[in-house]
Amino acid sequence: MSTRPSVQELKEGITGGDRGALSRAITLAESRRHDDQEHAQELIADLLPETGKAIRVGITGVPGAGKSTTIESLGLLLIERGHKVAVLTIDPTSARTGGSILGDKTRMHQLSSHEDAFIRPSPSGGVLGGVARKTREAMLLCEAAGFDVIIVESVGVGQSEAELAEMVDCLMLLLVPGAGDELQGIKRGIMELSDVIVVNKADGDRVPLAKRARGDYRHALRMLPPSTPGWETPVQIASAAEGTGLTEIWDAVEAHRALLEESGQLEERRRRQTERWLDSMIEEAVLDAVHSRPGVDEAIAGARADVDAEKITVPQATQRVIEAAGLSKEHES
Ligand SMILES: Nc1nc2c(ncn2[C@@H]2O[C@H](COP(=O)(O)OP(=O)(O)OP(=O)(O)O)[C@@H](O)[C@H]2O)c(=O)[nH]1
Ligand SMILES: [Mg+2]
Repeated sequence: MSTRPSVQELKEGITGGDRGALSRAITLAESRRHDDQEHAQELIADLLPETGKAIRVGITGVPGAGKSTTIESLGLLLIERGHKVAVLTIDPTSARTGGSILGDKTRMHQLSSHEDAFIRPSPSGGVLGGVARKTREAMLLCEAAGFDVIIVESVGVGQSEAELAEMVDCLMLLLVPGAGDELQGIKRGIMELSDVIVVNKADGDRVPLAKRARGDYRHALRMLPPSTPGWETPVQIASAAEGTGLTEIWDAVEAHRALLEESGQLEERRRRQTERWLDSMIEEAVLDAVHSRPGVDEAIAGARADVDAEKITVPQATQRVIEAAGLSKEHES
């Protein structure tokens, strides 16, 4: 192993556009080691003034909807227009199984070999919330490295869309036209969060199906509150494979961005996101600290057993755990 570069060296490397330094910094931020974390946090704090300037886009959709293919095509288009594009993936399935990282790299083949693009799969292992936190840190590091478009890909499975919406400026939902009831599998909550909706795979004999789906989704949206005040979520058809509809997708992202900026909502949205990030980290840290106190986990197991046996109530059991943790309120009447 080579010796670890100093915070200063990493900082200079990142702001100088050295991708190796950016990669190493993200690895440091992903590390569970205490000293690595200290270094990573010092580095990110140093770099904070260089962050926040990118346009942050999240792409979600069911497995196989074409997220990676869309990012590949869109990314190349954006690079052609002079942007620098970083792609981060949150993959809750890989968090569970050690999953599809290789797959993603190969699916974004052209983009991953481009000098103006940077692709980073999510670390395997850990819970969704943890993976999402690392993604936020990676996003800040990419911004400091001069990437002005950050695209975060996340498979849509339940909680993950909300998590994704919490870290981007614009959430794009990718759908595929299928037979049967278009709206069946897709939850209203996700549509409500989406700033841009794309019906992908509108090619070959699927074009009429895609157009019908577009109509259905437009109709369904009319009954939902807007994702962003003053914004009407557009529904578009595209084919990531054939490269059609991509210009329109990006036009929509830029129009949404313009609205956020003009109305002051961008700042507000990001501030709210950061506050929630802080809140959730505090909760997590407090919980960790409590669990690490001697006797607490045993008290929880005991409380659970007694609740199961119907010896005590749930509030009583909770109180017992709080006392075991030494956290009972002293001045309660
Ligand atoms: N016909 C057609 N096929 C597409 C299109 N976009 C993606 N595909 C195909 O759909 C499959 C899945 O595409 P991906 O881009 O990997 O989908 P994904 O949403 O990233 O998938 P996961 O990351 O596994 O959730 C691949 O075989 C693609 O070639 C499209 O616009 N048209
Ligand atoms: Mg993918």
